[in-house]
Amino acid sequence: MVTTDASQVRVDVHLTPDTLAAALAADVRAGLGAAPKELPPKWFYDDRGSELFDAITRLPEYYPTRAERAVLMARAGTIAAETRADTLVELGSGTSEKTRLLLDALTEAGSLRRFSPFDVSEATLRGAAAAISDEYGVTVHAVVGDFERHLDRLPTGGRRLVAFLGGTIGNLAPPARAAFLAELAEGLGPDDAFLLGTDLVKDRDRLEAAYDDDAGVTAAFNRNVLHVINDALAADFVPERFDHVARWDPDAAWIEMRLRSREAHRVQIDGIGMTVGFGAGEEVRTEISAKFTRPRVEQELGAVGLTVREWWTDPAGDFGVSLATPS
Ligand code: AVJ
Repeated sequence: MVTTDASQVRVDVHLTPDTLAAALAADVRAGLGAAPKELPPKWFYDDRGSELFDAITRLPEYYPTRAERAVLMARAGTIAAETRADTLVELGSGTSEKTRLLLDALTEAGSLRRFSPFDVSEATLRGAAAAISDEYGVTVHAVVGDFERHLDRLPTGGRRLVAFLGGTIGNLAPPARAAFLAELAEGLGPDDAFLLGTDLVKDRDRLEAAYDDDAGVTAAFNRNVLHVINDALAADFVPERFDHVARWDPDAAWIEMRLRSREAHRVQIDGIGMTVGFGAGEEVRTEISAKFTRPRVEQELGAVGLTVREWWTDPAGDFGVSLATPS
């Protein structure tokens, strides 16, 4: 489906509220019917969840956003010079300050012609699309989609810089990550480049604090998925009956967030005609956030035919940004 707002802005919608609701229903039915129980992290982000994530990025404990911003502030000029991209494709979040660092650098380099934000939220994209089109005077081709399903809908042609920032790739389990990277690489031409942000392995205390802050914002973010299910599927979760848990798993090299039921109880999910029983202390896994090393990133990108041309970190070495091209 294509709608044109103005000559400069195009929004392709591959995810409607109906398809989203059906996908949530399927994920809830499968995830809460499984043992152990699981809910995919993509459902955190309704309006309230997006606000909570925004608040997380400003917490003293949550270093990834600041660390990645520091890298991009230092390196955006180099990224623009090396890629001379005419199109910036951004997977996930089209309004951030980080996007603007890249847009500014590509404008200064004189190569920018088109911005293509890709996100699940049509409202977010429409707002970002209009603002960026006005401010930068570039064509905006926005795509509303799920990056695990609609990567083949990205605009093609020209020299594209595809950015996947924030460490969001860490939310994919290894098989899904390999599939995502393979599909992404498959769609890249010889003149395209891939800019990837990855949070890095570090000591347990800092990692667990980043996902279990003193102010309780991450706990509220984690519980928000239950509010989302209540709203969308007429469920009667009482989110306060669940404790927030964040654990570093050094073997898997990921942080796991879970919701732990404080007591045995049942929840009714009328929208899908499901009753779910929780035991005392039973946990639902709500997110993995994988942490990387440079060799790991080089290996995973290499496995899909991408060569890492640049590897940068913030001065403390907390967060990695890599620039890769088809080999
Ligand atoms: C937005 C997926 C990068 O995994 O660090 C923040 C989400 N979860 N705190 C991350 C998140 C808990 C975040 N990403």
